[in-house]
Amino acid sequence: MRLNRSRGARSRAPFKARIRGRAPVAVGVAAVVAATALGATSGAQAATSEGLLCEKGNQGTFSLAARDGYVSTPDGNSIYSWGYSLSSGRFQLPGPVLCVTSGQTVTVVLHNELPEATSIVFPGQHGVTADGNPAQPQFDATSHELTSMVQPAAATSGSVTYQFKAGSPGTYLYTSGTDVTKQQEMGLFGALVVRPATASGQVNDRSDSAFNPQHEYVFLLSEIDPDVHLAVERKQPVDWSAYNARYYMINGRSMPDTLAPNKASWLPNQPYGALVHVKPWDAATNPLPAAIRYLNAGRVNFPFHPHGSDERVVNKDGHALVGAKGEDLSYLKYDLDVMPGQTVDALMDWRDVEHWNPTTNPVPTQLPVITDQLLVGTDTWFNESPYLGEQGTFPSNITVNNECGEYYHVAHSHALQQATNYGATFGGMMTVFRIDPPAGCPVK
Ligand SMILES: [Cu+2]
Repeated sequence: MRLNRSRGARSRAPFKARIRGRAPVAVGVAAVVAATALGATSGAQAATSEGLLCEKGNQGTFSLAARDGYVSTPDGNSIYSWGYSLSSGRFQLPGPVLCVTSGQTVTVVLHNELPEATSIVFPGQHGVTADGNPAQPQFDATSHELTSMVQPAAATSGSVTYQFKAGSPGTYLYTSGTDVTKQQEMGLFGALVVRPATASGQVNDRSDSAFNPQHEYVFLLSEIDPDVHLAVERKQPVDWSAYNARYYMINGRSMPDTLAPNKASWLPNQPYGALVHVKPWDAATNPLPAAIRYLNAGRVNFPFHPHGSDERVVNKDGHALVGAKGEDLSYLKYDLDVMPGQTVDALMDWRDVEHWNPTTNPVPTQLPVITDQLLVGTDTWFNESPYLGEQGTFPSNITVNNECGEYYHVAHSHALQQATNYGATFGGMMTVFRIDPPAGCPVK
């Protein structure tokens, strides 16, 4: 039995702003933060896609292309990048989320469209082969210098086929193994999700790692120094001593683009959103938690946390946290440090049971009267009530980002320079977690 302690707000970031229209107001309660992009989840668009989009391939066979393209940032920048795409698809960042089953034979055919050799390494997978030979480091015949961590596909039109049996259930990175510093910075990375052979709705083989399949998320964390990307685009040398990341991404997007739905039409090369959706736990509803799979494809630690609740870490680097005798070593954590190259799988639920019900909760809440609230034709409103499920009444002719009294809690990198877009705060590696009322969120 796992008990959670999620009472009360422990928001430590200086982001206690409640955004209402264009007038952020500092409030002392738990951060109830949303942004205009949340309109994407409003009633009329309730069917928009959120959560993990799995590529299942053809019986474990995937055809990927390494190619170039552009990604957009919320400040209007357009950044030349490299990435893995489905051969049949368009350029995307990050690469497709490859979903396989533990023990399954996985075949990845890489077609290289880039102007230099590239490859894929699968950290954590055993017995990887490249075109039928053991995958192994490559060296220059003359200088004997390392040229690639694994057999590459030649520049422009080469291809190579990697194969392995999927390892233990969990989450893994796949990245370039060639000129790694540059090629991984350029965007050659993706997530590999390995599901248990007997229980696909669990993170690992333990039954207490079960999650709600409708609430499964990949958070692939990365960073971009646009000067590096510009130099590569212009075929100029890169000055690595001047490296300075300016953009920080979740799934190739920066806040507020992280809130937009999957495959948003205005982000054609960044198909994956990062809005997490959970329901509160209680004895009556007892829903399964959400699963969030964190991966770090950057070069520094990303200390990520949602406000208001811990998450339960159940896996690291594709392995369940269990002791030598099978004992449960999972743990609750507020700030998840995700190291470069590391993966951390966490379960998220919401157990703020005392604060759901305003009739049984002893803490009275005085809501602002209507004359104390800003009324502008295009204003955006929340209900002001701290009680989950209280929608309240709203003036007419305004935008309401509150469908049913749900909460929005900000979640972000606590290294606050990573929560920026080229230095502008409230961007970068940031999203929100949405908590629906216990009874769900009927569209009204
Ligand atoms: Cu914070």
